[in-house]
Amino acid sequence: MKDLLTNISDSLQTGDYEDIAGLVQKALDSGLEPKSILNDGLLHGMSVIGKQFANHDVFLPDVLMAAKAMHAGLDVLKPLLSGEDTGIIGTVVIGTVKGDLHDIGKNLVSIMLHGAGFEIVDLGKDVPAETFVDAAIKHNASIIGLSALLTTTMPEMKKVIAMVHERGLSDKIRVIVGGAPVSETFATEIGADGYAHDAARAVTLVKQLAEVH
Ligand code: B1M
Repeated sequence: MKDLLTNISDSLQTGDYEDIAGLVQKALDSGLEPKSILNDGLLHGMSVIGKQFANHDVFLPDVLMAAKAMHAGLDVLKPLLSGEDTGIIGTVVIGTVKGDLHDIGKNLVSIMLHGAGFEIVDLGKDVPAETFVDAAIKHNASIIGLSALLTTTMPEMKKVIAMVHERGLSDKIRVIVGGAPVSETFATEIGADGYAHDAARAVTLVKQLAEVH
């Protein structure tokens, strides 16, 4: 018999968004850790789909269904991943850059940062550079978090950083970047204040930059 995590991964791959919440709940009830359900179930399935998509074994509608299933599964895990609200220790403006509609990773980063006690202003996806900067000013945020999943939208990150500098805000606002095609080297090249490979490391980075320990 297949185990629950394999069932969750398989359901994500087949875009079974109606059943996946029940499977995730069943896994929680059986005592599995939320992080294991996320990493070994949902994210495992998404990584398989990503490779199949790259090889043209599945197509865009399949990926859309998988994303829908991912959101349904994440909805169940969200309160458990974000944990107890420890009180607001800083504000982070976050979003996926202009031209880019991938928001699953950005949502995970938001959930984890919220759980670590940060107020999150989530601007969503396809966000123009000036919207990030305007929101950071409006909400008195010390960090802007940028996500990009396409090599073609990575240059948008540089635009946000340039705008922060142009408006003389670089000593008040730190810009961090992340997303599958983004690297430490790229972050340094564009003058970002930090890069995080995943959501957990984004929390450590934001805490360092916001000087919260
Ligand atoms: Co698209 N897509 N997609 N896609 N998609 C990729 C990214 C791709 C790599 C697939 C492939 O070819 N193998 C490829 C990009 C190739 C490239 O640029 N070189 C691609 C493509 C080509 C496209 C389209 C152009 C396809 C088309 O139309 N022909 C199109 C573009 C649309 C657009 O954005 N304008 C497109 C569309 C879509 C869907 C809408 C169908 C869907 C997105 C749905 C959604 O997000 N709501 C989708 C999906 C799901 C994927 C894959 C399969 C999975 C992405 C994902 O959610 N991963 C992806 C393949 C892949 O990445 N392997 C692919 C899970 C997520 C948790 O990981 O987002 O990496 P990730 O986030 C991680 C870290 O990166 C990091 O932490 C997260 C959690 O640990 N992180 C940060 C992310 N943001 C961060 C910010 C930080 C710090 C860390 O600080 C602020």
